[in-house]
Amino acid sequence: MSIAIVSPGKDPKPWLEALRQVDSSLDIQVYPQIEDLKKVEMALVWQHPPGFLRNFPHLKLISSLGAGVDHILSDSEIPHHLPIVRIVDEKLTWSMTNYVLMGVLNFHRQLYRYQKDKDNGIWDMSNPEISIKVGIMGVGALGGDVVDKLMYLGFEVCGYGLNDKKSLSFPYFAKHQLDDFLSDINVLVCMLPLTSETEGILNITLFQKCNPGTYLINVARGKHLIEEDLIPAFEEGYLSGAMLDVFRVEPLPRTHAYWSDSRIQLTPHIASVTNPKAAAPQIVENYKRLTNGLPLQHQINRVKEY
Ligand code: OXD
Repeated sequence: MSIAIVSPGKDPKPWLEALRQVDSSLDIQVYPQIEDLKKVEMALVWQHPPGFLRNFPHLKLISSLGAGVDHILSDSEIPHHLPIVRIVDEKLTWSMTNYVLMGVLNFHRQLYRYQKDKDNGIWDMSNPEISIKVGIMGVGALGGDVVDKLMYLGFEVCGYGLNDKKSLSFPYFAKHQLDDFLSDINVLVCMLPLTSETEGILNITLFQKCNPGTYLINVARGKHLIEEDLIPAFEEGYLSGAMLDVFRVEPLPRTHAYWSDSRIQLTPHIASVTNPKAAAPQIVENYKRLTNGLPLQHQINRVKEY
């Protein structure tokens, strides 16, 4: 029985080392040098070639090498009965929360305005803070932590999600309450999983319903945003700026309009990068659970797609 790492989208070496450190007896094969396809029972994947996992006749479990699983579910050849697990890790959550806090605080304390003022030699002490209310779309493991930390810092926060949720410590709007959610906030943070329902959710129709000048932060997936709607949303005043970590095509093509738009801050999908050392123990734990027929950790719901 062996584990296969199939990660053309991530360097497999640190994963191999981290897994071996947790359990040196593991038999691990690394794509593209997988010699014994029949032995593979668990596949660790990141942007695997679609259809490739069909080569493992005895595959029993697929684990994402990150928090997202959209890269797995987009492969229509993955049999429906196969369980899929994802990484839920404190370090990943911590980094993601810090990134979102950076975006929220930079907007609230107007870092970009003061950077421009500095370049122009302007000393302007008027209106030093923008008053904000932050709306988090997606309040799972990652979004929930952002809500907690923002509340701890004293900000007004509310959440939005596709399901009804009860007994939360913060105001929460369910799917059908999107308009109320948007009218309540002026910082919109997208942390939703990418599913067939959420793809393209950040579009001009949604932006029109935002309070004028809302600031957008997208740390989820590029496909949540209809990219060509963003600059028109600035022009119309629906949004005042955006901080984006994810894009439809990555790396973002050099010719893309976002590179030169001063209302957009962008980073190269680094908001929260999975740390192999931190994630390896839970991968090995799931492998052991699989071997012993125990319930898996962080298994996703194939119907909900997250
Ligand atoms: C992830 C990511 O899903 O890095 O972990 O985007």
